[in-house]
Amino acid sequence: MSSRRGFLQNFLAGVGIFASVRPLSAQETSMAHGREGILTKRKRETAASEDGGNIPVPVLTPDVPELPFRMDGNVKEFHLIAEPVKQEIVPGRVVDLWGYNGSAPGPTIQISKGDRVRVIVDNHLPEATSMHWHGFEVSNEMDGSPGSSQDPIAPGGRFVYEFTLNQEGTYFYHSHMAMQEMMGMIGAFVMHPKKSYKPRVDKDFVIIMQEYAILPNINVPNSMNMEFNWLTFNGKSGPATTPLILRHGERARIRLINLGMDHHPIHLHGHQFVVTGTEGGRQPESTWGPGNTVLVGVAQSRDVEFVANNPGDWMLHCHLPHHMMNQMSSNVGPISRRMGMTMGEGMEQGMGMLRGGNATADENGPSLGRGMGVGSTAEQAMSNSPLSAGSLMQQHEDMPGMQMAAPDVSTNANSVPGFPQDAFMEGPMMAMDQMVDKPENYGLRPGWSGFMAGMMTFVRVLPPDKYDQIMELRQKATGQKPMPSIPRMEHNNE
Ligand SMILES: [Cu+2]
Repeated sequence: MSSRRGFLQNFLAGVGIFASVRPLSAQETSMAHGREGILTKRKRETAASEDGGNIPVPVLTPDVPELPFRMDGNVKEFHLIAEPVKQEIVPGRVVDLWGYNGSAPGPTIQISKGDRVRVIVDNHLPEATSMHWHGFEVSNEMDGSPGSSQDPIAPGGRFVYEFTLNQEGTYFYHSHMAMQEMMGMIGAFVMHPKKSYKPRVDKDFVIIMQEYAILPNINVPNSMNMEFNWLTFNGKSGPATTPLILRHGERARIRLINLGMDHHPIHLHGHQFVVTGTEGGRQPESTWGPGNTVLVGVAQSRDVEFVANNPGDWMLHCHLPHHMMNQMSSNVGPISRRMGMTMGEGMEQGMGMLRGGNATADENGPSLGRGMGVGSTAEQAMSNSPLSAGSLMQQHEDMPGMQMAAPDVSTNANSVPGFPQDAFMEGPMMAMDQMVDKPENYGLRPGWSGFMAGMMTFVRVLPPDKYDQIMELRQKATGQKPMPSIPRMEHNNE
């Protein structure tokens, strides 16, 4: 950091700005120039504030890039490209989604109250789209409602949105074509207050919840389905999600955003939190009551805040049991396990995918889009292949890094009605610690990943030495600056 320029480059890399730039490299230079002006102004403001505590900390969106901007006069200009993306939701499971700038969910946008904002939206999809600004108090022609406030953006087309934002809170942008929403097309849009709230938080995270119905051996979600087998936080399913790292004693905010077909009760272990905001903005302190589970309905956002006063690795997860699993598909069992028997309905029919006929035909009507086959297909006898208990843990030959072991079950397990339940859905058999190895996972108990699936991640409340260790590992691994624990430094959100 011998020069101001060097510092700026390092800083922007540190918050993932350059790392996130994909199609916008031509903008980098101008963006950096624009940012430099802001940073200079920021530095003055920071210096003027004795404790540096007036500036809100920027949000971190684990596993999702941040959208850079450039200044055009007094306008913050962002550039979003709607396009098909390849998203690896867990190691080895790359799926075809639709998102923005190479990511689903799309990159996070951060602005400050009072900002004049321009967002250029290019449509690189094979069909028309529209961009809705969810909860924004903007003029009707900027609302992004296809048909009523504007023409849909044609394939290859562009629409330029521009507005002044006088709101604060956790907002988001999304395609207003319903089926496109179920392909991944949403992103966070955080509007910071000019001065940080009291009490001020040390860390501020964004988590977007999404869900997909993706059959085995197919990479494209069925956007019409009503049940889902892949549940994600920020485009990743556990154990591929990146833990939220906190130093013991820090105050944290987590901004939860939900766009899908289900409502998600999000539960934090080991702490009580208060709900400090909704999709409508900050809630008055008089409404804050303690809790540890918050229901985030479809199209809602909820901000929760807590003091990380309990050291440990704490689960943060949706509490719907089926949302704590990966790759669920109820027909996999019968097909793979019923030797020599009639298979009945296939998975495609079960998940509502048409091979012939039409949606209301006799053979499709009862099950189309209704689920994965349970209750809508012909009654089937279920049986499971025998299990043997007690063999040693071993490395799987075909999947290096995958830990395999016989399930920990009793010797008479097969005679117990209802068995197996968790044995095949979680546990040592599903562990893949090495495959999801990253600095943020350092020091977790061996085998932890076997019990983490779907909408799950960790809030890791670490003593100072362990916290510093992970930050150092992170710096080594990525060449990035560690996350500031007390961000006196400049950042890009004002
Ligand atoms: Cu859920």
